[in-house]
Amino acid sequence: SSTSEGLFHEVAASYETPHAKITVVGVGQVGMACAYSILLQNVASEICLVDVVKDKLQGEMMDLQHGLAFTRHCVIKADTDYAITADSKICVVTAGARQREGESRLSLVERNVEIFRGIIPNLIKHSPNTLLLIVANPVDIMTYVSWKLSGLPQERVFGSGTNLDSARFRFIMSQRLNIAPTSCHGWIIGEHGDSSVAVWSGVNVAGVTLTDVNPDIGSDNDKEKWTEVHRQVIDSAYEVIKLKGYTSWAIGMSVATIVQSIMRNSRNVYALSVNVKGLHDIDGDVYLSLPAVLGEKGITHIVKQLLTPAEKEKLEKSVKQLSDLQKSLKL
Ligand code: 6V0
Repeated sequence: SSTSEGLFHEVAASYETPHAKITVVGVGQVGMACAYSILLQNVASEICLVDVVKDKLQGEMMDLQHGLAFTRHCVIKADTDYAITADSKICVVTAGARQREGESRLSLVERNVEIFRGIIPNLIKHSPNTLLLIVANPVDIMTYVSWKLSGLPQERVFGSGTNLDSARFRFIMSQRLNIAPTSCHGWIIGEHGDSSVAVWSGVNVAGVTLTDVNPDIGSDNDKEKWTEVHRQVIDSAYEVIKLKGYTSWAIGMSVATIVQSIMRNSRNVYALSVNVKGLHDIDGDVYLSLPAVLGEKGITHIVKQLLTPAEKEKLEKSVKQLSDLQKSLKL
């Protein structure tokens, strides 16, 4: 008899029902940073990796599996076949081309739309009840594309958006004020990219709005040039890509935090790329980031920020840029 038979007396057959399953599509730098961070959050009972490159997929799966003696229990699977993703709660889509040095996110759109045509319908086929969290760039456009390709209701399709830009903003602000980033409150909205909008009217520490302390903050008249903080946020990705070739850790942590909030139904507010139709006088189905309430079934509410006329004007530019690009797509 086998070792197992010698060791165990079987009472009932073992079975598998993954109840907290998360799929990550694309095991590049970003996908793996997401998978690793999700694993360490202890919210997934199963993480499924999908890519088109078999060896890389197998290697990444094994590398994570070899760490499972050091984490809470989680099953790691990987395959090029979408059948393994069946019944996922959330599918995180990171597959696609990334920016080369100096290249803007928007220039990736055609390549990534083609890639998404092969991915999104497959995910929905195997997990009709899933939420889609889109990360590939240009993330706002790709979220819109995913909404169209999936046929899912709008609350179940959203992008990582400016959650990362807001985190970058809070970090740079924290350096200026010498306090923790978690104690710095500020939101970047609009496009995840060059036309993003810093909501200076709401930037605060402990409820003290910085515009009350420095009325020129965020404007060209400001002697301390706080607009540089937003400029640095916009330049962050370009700078990191120039230095290390890609960005990964921060987006991985941002995604894992979003995933955790869904799995725990904690109803956090994050700057996510969502359908903003009807808000801030925007008509048309445009996807860009606004503070959104996230629950286990997706986006339930969007916060109506009290934007100043200047902020609203900047947001309109972001909307125009994205809706023009959206309209040029044949879906
Ligand atoms: P990468 O390291 O080149 O990985 C991309 C992965 O996608 C590779 O493993 C490919 O094999 C895989 N892939 C390509 N086509 C397919 C397909 N049809 N099906 C499945 N997998 C496929 O790129 P990286 O991981 O650095 O970036 C991935 C995407 O994330 C890019 O579009 C980036 O621009 C984007 N980012 C988005 C961020 C955000 O804040 N939203 C942040 C950083 C990067």
